[in-house]
Amino acid sequence: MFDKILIANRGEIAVRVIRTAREMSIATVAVYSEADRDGMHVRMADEAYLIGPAAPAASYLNVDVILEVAKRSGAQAIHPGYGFLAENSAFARRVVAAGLVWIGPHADAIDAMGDKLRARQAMAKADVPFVPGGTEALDDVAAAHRAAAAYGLPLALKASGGGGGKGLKVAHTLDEIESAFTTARREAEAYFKNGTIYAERYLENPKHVELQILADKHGNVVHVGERDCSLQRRHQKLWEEAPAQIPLKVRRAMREAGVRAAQTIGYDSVGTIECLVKGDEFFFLEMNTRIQVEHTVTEEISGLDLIREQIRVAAGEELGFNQDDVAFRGVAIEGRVNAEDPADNFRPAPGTIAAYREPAGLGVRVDSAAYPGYTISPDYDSMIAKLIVWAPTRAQAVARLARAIDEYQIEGVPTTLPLLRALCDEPSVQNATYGTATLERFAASLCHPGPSTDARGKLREAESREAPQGTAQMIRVEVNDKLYRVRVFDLPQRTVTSGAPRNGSSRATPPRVGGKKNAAGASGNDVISPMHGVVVEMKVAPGDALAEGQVVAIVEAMKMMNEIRAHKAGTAAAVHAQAGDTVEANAPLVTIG
Ligand code: MV4
Repeated sequence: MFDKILIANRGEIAVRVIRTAREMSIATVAVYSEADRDGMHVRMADEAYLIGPAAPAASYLNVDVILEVAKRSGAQAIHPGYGFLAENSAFARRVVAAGLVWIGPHADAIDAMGDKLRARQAMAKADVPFVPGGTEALDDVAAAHRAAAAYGLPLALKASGGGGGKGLKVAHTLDEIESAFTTARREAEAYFKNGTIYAERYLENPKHVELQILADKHGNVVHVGERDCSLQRRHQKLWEEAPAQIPLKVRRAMREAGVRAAQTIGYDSVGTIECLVKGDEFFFLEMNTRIQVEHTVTEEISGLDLIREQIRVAAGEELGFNQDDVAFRGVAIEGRVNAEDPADNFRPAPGTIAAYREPAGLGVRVDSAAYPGYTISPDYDSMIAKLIVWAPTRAQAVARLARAIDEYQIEGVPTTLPLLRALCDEPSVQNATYGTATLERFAASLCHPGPSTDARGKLREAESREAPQGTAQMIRVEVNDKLYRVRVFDLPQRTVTSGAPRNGSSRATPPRVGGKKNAAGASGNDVISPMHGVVVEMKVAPGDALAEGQVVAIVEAMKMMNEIRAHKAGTAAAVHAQAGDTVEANAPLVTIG
């Protein structure tokens, strides 16, 4: 086994790999960009190296620098995570040429599946059903019309170099074929520098189901079950679950065909066979030759650590177990928590997380690299965390996800948590009949003004349960020995806003009210006590230099400790109180000179 590996990635997946490596007694080398100096993966790895500016092309895609760091650090293998270089066969070859081990499939397998037309040809050879359509490139609009005649409408026009929905255009009528073909080609050339287009029948609202494959370098291939990834929006998955709720005979046939497909191309790592399922039929779509974001739900129902298996097979070890040894238990659901603004059509909303508290308890797992004060950079994707739940039954899993979402506190950036919470109450989600069109429709009904829909009501309800954002905060009030939780917006000046975190809200930064750092009353040069109370501590002496926001005194009122802060920078010209003094509301504590 390796002694040391380099992780050519960032964020949650880098953290995920570090965790498993540590359990395997493998030392880890992190790489980071200038935007990620405070990254969790940098803190957690045994060593870390700066590889360049924030822009991915200058850092996480910078092959030369990453290989240089691998050499310098003495790493024996490179784990690419997902995204960035994970499906870059040229990089995989360079890793191997440098005498290192690529923790992924052999480069020819990446190429075989990266070209979607080649993949369809390989599946045809392996007798794996694929979506009715061509296995040859379309030369021109006339060829696209012939495809429509052969396979029917609606017709999907796809980029052979694409995948994940990029470069996918749909023609619903014959009139739309010309423009769909030319746009698909133009996009394919722009995105993939490869204008090759093919056609297949477009299936409306199927389920998007994928099969997890695990293979070693000795010809052993097993599957680790299916995941339903139909709940996507703009080809970004939001909710993934395992197992997929599909007919037993579809499941059996898909598993058999998926293993056969992997064997056909001599696959030798973790990988995913993506399929569309419609009624009693399934169709191969594409294969992803990497570990995927949603691998976690498969881990939860199988008990396998897929990163561990991926590293073991890369090191040349045999799987060491058979298909019959892979058993499934219960149901797992992953919700992706992204910094996105539902009020702005779910656009990524990078920013700094002010307060952050993860849910926990039975059956709850959070894979994340976030922490209070963490800044989501606009240079990378906006995922904050993956919230994963496991339960013995699906109904319990949905209820557990709802519970965990309600427990999750993220302040400072809008997130997909309210949307995930609304999905937990959606009937087609509760009975697992949803398809690939469900989320687009659901989200559209949330975003577009118009008659109030059930979905919008649900989102509002979910949002109101959310931890308050912006200037709102939750305070607790006891009246007649009964506790009330009150949401307070825009606290006026002179109101207590700081003190012991009794309401459980952990803040990374001093609370801001109306944009001012000092919530306590301030008048001119005097820092005043905002309330009647007892001075517990004076933290400044005459002549001390004061920074804006610095705590000058602690005043106790009604058993609450209140930090009184300087409202501006300066020098403590006079100190008017000492520990033990009782002060009235508005009494000056310190004069800033
Ligand atoms: C399709 C399809 C229906 N018919 N192809 C999207 C991601 C990429 N891997 C392939 N995708 C699809 N290909 C045919 N012939 C449906 C999808 C699809 C999808 C389409 C629109 C909106 C959401 C979707 C979610 C998953 C899959």
